[in-house]
Amino acid sequence: MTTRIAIIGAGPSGLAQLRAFQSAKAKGAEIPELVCFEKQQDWGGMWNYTWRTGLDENGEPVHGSMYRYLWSNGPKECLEFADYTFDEHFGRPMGSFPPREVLWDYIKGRVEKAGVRDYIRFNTAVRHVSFDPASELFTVSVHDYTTKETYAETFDYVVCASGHFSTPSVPYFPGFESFAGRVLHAHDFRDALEFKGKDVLIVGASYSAEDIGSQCYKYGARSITSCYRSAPMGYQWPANWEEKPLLERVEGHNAFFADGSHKHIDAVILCTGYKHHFPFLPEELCLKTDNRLWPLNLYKGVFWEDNPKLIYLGMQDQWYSFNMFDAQAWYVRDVLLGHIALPSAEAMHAENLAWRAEEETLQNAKEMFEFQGKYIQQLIDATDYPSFDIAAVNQTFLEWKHDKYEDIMGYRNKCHRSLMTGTMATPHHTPWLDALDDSMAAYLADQPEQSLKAVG
Ligand code: FAD
Ligand code: NA7
Repeated sequence: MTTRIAIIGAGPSGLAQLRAFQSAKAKGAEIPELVCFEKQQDWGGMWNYTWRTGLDENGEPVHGSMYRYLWSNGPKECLEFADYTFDEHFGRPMGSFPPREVLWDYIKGRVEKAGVRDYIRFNTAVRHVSFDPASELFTVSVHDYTTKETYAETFDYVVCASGHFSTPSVPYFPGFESFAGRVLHAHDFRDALEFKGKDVLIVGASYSAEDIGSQCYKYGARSITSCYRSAPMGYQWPANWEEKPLLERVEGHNAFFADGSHKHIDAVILCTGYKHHFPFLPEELCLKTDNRLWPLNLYKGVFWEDNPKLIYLGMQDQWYSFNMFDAQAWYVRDVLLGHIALPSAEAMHAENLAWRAEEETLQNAKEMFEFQGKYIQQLIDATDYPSFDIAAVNQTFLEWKHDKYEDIMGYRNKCHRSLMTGTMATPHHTPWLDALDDSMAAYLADQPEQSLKAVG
């Protein structure tokens, strides 16, 4: 019987798994049968933008949390695929922080070249996964929205690559039920122009808070107030952006904060993070973690310790992203092909706890991305994924952090060097704050945009 592998999700992580196997096949290896289930109609996961919010066209929860005008929030040089560079895809240098559509195109370019689309069953949502200890097989039940059929198939391995920035974590603050404006979570934020001329309150102090607030500023919000639970973001914000301690309650159009102050607001955007949510997995197979660098129960960050035939990709909080998913996928492939042996359950557990203990000592951003870099290094050293200079990526992260503290609205104008090809990025034709049209056509054009037609 052929070994069968189910991959749940065709985002960057699931695609990394397909590409990993295809690259082994291209080198002459025999590979298992792969079936990737993707509930959306196209690949790219989060990078496949949808205007929808709430439920999708099939009544499934909308996966996408990305919004219009989203540009990469870290240097593209830190996420570059080691086996498919920006130079190879675009054939020319460009800026370091491209908009979403440009990165989506890059993600697609690699898998189009690899020819792995036929492995994917689109428009097919995974409903349930179970494991039978007697046969050692998983049963994966799915619904195909194209044929309107529900069916189940058995697999030897399941790779869960369904992402973890999709199910919003939504706190309640007193007064929300009678607030006179709009309350939404970052997951449902789509177009900053909705908040033009408005007083916007952002709850949270991480990536979404920083970027959605910046979007609102860029597209003409009257004022931004952001509030934090643990610590302020601490950037030098523009004059109409104020950071406050946590929201306590709202009344009418007023927001009241923990320092006793209050302010008029028109809308509240909850940038309060996401939940790891796997409604298709039974309790004994379900990863439970908050958003952190070392979730427990995953050997090498991927193998479910209690049953390593279940694999999770990309479940960590992410400094590194695309090339970390690759490092994981290549390692998983080599275990599944029998090139790397898993140690005893005790040894896996002990190693896992050691990583967690180290994670708990991390004090600052530098230590965090170095920790994640060390993890990736360990994975890529064990496989034929093209090696790359992780110390240099860490250095780029450090420069990026520095640039942000120097100029939070200007860091995207900086250029970084590719750690894969040595190519230096070139400045984009328009500073980020003035570049209102985020389309790939506008981005790749030689000249600045002539009109703002695209943003109305
Ligand atoms: P996802 O991209 O989330 O893909 C998961 C896939 O699984 C989706 O296609 C989904 O439809 C599918 N799926 C889920 N459930 C099922 C099911 N039951 N059945 C079938 N299919 C299913 N990263 C960066 O590196 N740079 C950035 O600038 C950046 N910006 C971001 C901005 C936002 C607003 C968000 C939310 C994330 C951002 N990220 C960024 C992180 C981003 O999540 C990763 O880059 C990447 O998309 C993770 O890939 P993934 O494949 O693990 O998950
Ligand atoms: P993160 O990075 O998980 O951050 C969540 C933020 O929300 C963080 O500042 C939390 O504060 C805050 N939070 C969570 N719950 C609450 C409550 N109840 N009250 C106040 N504040 C709260 O999620 P993001 O959405 O910013 O980023 C996720 C990904 O999307 C990321 O990879 C980006 O690339 C885009 P805390 O610090 O825990 O006190």
